[in-house]
Amino acid sequence: MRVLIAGVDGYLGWPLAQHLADQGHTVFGIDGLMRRKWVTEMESVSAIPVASMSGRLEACRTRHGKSLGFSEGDLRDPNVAREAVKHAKPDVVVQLGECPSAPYSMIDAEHTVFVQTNNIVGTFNLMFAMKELAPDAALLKLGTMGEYGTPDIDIPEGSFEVEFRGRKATLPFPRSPGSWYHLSKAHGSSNVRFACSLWGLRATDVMQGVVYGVTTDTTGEDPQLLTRLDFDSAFGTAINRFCCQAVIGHPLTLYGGGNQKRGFLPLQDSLRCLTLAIEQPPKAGEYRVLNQFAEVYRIRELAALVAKVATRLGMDATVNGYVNPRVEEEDHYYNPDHQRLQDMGYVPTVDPEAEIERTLLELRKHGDVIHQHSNVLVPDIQWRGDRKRAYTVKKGIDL
Ligand code: USQ
Repeated sequence: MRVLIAGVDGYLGWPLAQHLADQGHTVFGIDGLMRRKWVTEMESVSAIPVASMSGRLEACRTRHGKSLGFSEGDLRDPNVAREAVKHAKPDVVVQLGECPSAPYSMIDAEHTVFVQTNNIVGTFNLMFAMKELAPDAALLKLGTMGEYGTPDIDIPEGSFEVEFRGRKATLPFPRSPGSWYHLSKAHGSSNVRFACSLWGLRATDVMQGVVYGVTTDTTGEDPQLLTRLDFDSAFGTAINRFCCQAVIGHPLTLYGGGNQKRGFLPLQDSLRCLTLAIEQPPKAGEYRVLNQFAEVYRIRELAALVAKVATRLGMDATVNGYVNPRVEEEDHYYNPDHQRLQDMGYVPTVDPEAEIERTLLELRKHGDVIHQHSNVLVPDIQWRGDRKRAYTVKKGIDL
């Protein structure tokens, strides 16, 4: 298949491009290289050094024996989206080119407006380019489990049957996002769903959980092929941050009581799921929602697991409780469905310990990089404003 990946320079995009190339697909990528700038703005870097785009492309050519088409551009410009679709002639367009950070979207008005504009406009431009130039192609858009929030009932995959005043209907499940970023994803989902009914667009909307880890089947030993791994409090996700903290002996930063539940999946599972969704596209006009995660955990369970594995590896891992910088439920019901991808062939990783160990071992090689930027480990973006560092409420929590 011919696959166009928007956001090919990112945490998921770069390993996905290689995974697909390895499976024999022809891959084109587009990226504005913005993730690099956002993380610099957070005064941080990727813990795993990231090669320049030209270095990455060269390493990819050597490893896979064929070139990956790439163009640099900002999808907020409709001509950039049109040129990319025109050149790639895709069977599938994968939209990973949105700003993925909830905290970044909560900094101030400027960042909120940027995240929502960037995410909504970029996807619009891709959809309109597809309508004009590749109307039979399928769109695979990355959404988030966070669109649903944490309602006090089970979460279906996208829609559910409702009975109200004696009548029944199948309706989109209510979205209750917990950040301006998650709201941008919910808006995007509504837009994609509408385009399916309006133009007959075929689309998959992936409600993905929190991804962690560095391992993939396809990168081999070449450091230029490894994906990035962020640890700042805006672009680093929970387990990845905990692993970086453990590597340098910084206390793991547990926000609030740590009973928040989320769906998690290792990077390798994410690549497998996205590949299944690419290779099994929806029908014309179909809007398909897939909840994508391996298992649900409490954040404190994962902090305990990282601490356990890190201690086994001789690291000094303690856990501190911080005043939660976010406004989120801390003790809540959480039971989302995630059957559809398994029906399509996904076998979830249900034991995260091995991936956490691989991540810690890889990160240990880059401890000095994390050390030099350790000031970004304590969160300073408060959901209600006032950018100030969260303070510790409990040191050395026994999990
Ligand atoms: N948390 C901590 N300590 C930390 C970082 C986070 O306790 O150092 C807690 C947070 O309070 C939250 C949970 O861990 O309760 C998850 O936070 P996160 O930063 O790992 O994830 P989140 O902000 O929700 O966003 C990430 C990705 C986003 C994706 C989302 C999937 O950045 O792109 O959409 O995970 S989900 O969470 O299912 O919505």
